[in-house]
Amino acid sequence: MNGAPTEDDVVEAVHVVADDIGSMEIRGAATIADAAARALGVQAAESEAEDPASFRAQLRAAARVLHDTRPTAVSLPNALRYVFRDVEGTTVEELRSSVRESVAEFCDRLDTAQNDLGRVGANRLRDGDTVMTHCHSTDVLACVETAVEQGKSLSAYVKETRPRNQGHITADTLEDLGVDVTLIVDSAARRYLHDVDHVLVGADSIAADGSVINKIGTSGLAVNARDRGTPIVCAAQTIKLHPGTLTGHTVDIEMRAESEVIDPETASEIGDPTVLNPAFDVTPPRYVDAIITERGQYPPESVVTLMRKLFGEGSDHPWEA
Ligand code: RI2
Repeated sequence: MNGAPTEDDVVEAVHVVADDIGSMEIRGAATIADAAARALGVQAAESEAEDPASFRAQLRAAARVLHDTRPTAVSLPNALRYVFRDVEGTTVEELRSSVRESVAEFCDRLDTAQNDLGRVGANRLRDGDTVMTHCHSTDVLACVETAVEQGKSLSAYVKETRPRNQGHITADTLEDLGVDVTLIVDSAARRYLHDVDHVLVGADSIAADGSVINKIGTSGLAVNARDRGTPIVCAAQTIKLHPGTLTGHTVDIEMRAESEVIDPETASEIGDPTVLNPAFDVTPPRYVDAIITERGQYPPESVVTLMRKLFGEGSDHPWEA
């Protein structure tokens, strides 16, 4: 190949996965990470590069396509970083098999991490407890699933989570697990917090100061939970730790389409107001009781020690090299 890789050097399957992440067909921080890593694997398997330098350049181009889909969940760049870290070889075939191994290892570790996290989170839940959930988090569900497997009987208030109603997925999954589910509109959360033993939320990113970046509405829920004296914990694998925040970067909050909030016809009937649709918000550490990871439970303010251990002093962007 001569020159820089073009769009054509990125295999079709990578574009499909990127489109699905952008449209939220593939969504949830851990699921996005898994899909992005696997897409790099497909890029490697299907690359027609004839020399190692072209192969690497195409892999970087594919990573950029995946990286530029959604800005907030750090699990996506962390997944890409993981795959790039171990890519070694002096021939295209060696590089190809090294990417394959790296992707397999990453996806395996993701599964193991979620199971380990589930066991830590389940320790907090007692037989007969009621939880409240926000959005749909596979890390949160892992905690509930493990508790149910341990024989604990649980009830849940599930917030529908406007505008995309991911609470419906949570309700469905919890019902399948045998949890007694009550679906509520987001604004009813405070009304029911006095019946709740634990608020459980996931995360798209955790900042170095322990702030939790999660689905819009998490911060209001956390403030209400603190006011009511209801413990609120965040279930987040360490892949959600945002290494860029160690060096002062902030986490980009994704703004999504107005059409997720209101259809154009209804908007026009009410005078076409400006519509804002932030997908995430930031909950300061003082409103969060604990962060549950596969490496144990951390007070939010001390998560920085874990972040330094796992990521060093900051983050690199190997796909830009
Ligand atoms: P898991 C989701 O974001 C939610 O904010 C959820 O709490 C978070 O990802 C973590 O999900 P979105 O993709 O990794 O629905 O725990 O915007 O599955």
